[in-house]
Amino acid sequence: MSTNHPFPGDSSVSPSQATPAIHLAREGAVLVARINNPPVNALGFAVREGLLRAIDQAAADDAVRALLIVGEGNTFIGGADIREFGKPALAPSLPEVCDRIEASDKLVIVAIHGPALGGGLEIALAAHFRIAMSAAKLGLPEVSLGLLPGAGGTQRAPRLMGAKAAAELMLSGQALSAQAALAAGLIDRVVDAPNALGAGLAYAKELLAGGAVPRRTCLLAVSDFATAGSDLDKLAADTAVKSRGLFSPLKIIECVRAAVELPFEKGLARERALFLECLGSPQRRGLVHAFFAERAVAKVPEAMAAKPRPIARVGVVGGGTMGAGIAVAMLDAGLSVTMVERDDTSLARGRTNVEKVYDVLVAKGRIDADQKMRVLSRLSCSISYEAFANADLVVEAVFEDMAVKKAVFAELDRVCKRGAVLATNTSYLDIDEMAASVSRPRDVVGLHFFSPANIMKLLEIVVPAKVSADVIATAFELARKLKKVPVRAGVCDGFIGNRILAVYRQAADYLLEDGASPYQIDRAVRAFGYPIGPFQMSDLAGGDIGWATRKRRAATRDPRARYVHIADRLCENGWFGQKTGRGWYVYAAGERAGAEDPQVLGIVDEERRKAGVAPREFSDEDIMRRYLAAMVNEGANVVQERIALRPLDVDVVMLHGYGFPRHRGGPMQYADSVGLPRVLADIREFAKEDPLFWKPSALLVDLVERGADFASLNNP
Ligand code: 3H9
Repeated sequence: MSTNHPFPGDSSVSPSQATPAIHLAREGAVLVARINNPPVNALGFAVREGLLRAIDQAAADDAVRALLIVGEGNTFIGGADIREFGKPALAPSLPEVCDRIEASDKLVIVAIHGPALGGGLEIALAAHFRIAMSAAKLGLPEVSLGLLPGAGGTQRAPRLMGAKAAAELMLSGQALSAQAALAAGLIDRVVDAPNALGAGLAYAKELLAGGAVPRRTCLLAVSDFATAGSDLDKLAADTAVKSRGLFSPLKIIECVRAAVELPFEKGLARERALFLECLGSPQRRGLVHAFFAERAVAKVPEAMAAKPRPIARVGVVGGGTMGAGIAVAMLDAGLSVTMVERDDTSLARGRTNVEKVYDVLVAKGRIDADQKMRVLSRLSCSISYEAFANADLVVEAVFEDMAVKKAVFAELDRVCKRGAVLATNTSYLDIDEMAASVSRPRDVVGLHFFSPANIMKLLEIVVPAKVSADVIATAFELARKLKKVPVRAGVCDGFIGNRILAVYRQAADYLLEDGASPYQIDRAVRAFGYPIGPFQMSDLAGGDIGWATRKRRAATRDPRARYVHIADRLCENGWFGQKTGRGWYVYAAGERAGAEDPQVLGIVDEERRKAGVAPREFSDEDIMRRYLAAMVNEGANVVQERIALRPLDVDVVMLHGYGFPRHRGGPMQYADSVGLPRVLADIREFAKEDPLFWKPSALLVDLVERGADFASLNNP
């Protein structure tokens, strides 16, 4: 085809745009529209308008018999432009663009080479013919953003793949491979071609030669019409339980039902009405905030300014739960790993801990024995630190004790090559002190993994005062390789997450002593959207962990601070939670769900009497107001002290490490959504009882006084 620039038919649709969002060029009887809207060809205003012009141009030109739509770059189309949500809508709307594509009298063909997601797939479903390269991915992931496909996807997908399969695709939010999409009926052909343009043109020419005419999806019948009603009933019942208060999943099913029961136009109208409801929902705002926040966290000054050091061989000190989990995360990312333990027995246990992870995968059929062997061939084990001589980065995951950590760092300082990154996985110890103990403090950084380290996405990258920028850049690059969500944190006790946890956990203990039961608190927290409550969490993690932290902090605790002894009483009984068969709950052998325990309530009563507290009633709302106010207030302190760069960093930590419900966007976004004046008023109200604990954060006060919100600090 002609590659002259600019194309004679270039459609520079937005005067402000240096590069047109759609390139139009004629290739014989085919008008080719190439979408060029980096980074993901999202369907912003310029692209929508450009597509309409392409249709108009094809219609107006008698020499054009078909329009071919392709995407530039890695993505076909990443969907509607999420940044436009919540702003005034600019015509043409995406539904209108899709309708015009479908109604076109000239053939419209799409050639998909990469992700075709959301509105991107909806464009494809409205086209008359669809060809995909084998690497293409096709999905309707709107549910992950609190939405439903709003440009005809809920009406067209059921007509192509059946109502049940379409509903399942939309509810899962997952993308199908090209082959799976072909099998499902979503596309017409898959080719192993190097470029979509060539394959699309060849397909267009073949269709024209065969006399193909526009094939409109809206005219098709839903193939599983007879069984769709009962299938959707079942899906709805399932979804009501699984989606736990999420708004859009049930609306998706309603739309698909409309596709089955109503004429196409009426179905579209139903979809539009429900889409707008979703668009206006706080859940959509929370989920979109989470989407952008997860991408923003990697944008930190050091990682953007400095070049990462190369990382191929890594070392892990310690083969316990954390060390083995970290080793697995590194192996899964294709790195070579050396594990060092203090003696043969510990080393054998460490290796077994790693192997067990892969044994489970083999047992589940997720990998075969050969794959396991191949991965493990990259793991070497030693009881000598000398084995780290060639490592590019070493993470220590030994016992949380400063003297032990310093001894490890002394060994690393001795054996590691110049330029190796020396990392600690400590959850709360002072990394500046560790860095000061070695001859190369610029190479020392914190990599705070969360357990299980091979599963949990969060990685706090803790930045001590002396570390060099390229070490931070290396940590962020490592996180990218490990497919983690990295968040930059400053040094303090607990960094971002554990520091905030300590405070809202304390608020839960105060609620407990003041009259709420642990079971009511857990229920209220779950009803808010957490998977489990704080007392269940303590039972799961082991009550002894929190006990050890409380003992460690005892010496530095403000003697005026209120202290609730109830958890200590349970620990003194040896009730550490699931692993001991009882904690806040009692557990029948082998059961992970616990039952409420009257003896625990007895201990709670006794401690209330000892503390001279007259228990009072709390509604679930009262509970959550205190729980969240404590979390938000400490989050604000963490931002004020630059432990977190921005409120969104706090949000991502709480979403990915602590189970904060994603549809609420994180505690800081949630606080913005309820209004900071209300949060501050709550804190001031609670402070009347306990001014030491409920001390409003200076940042929160400042924002309220200025009429500003946390979001205003996210894009300084
Ligand atoms: C929809 O379509 C609604 C319709 O049904 C109805 C409408 C009426 N918009 O993820 P990456 C940005 S809802 C704007 O790192 P990757 C992203 O923020 C939409 N921006 O790349 C980042 O920006 P920055 C349904 C977007 O290669 C940059 O692109 N679609 C959009 O790892 C790179 O992103 C979806 O939900 C967007 N739609 O993955 C798909 N998408 O560089 C959402 C991305 O400034 N997107 N950005 O940080 C994705 O899943 C992935 O981005 C994708 C590429 C797979 C496309």
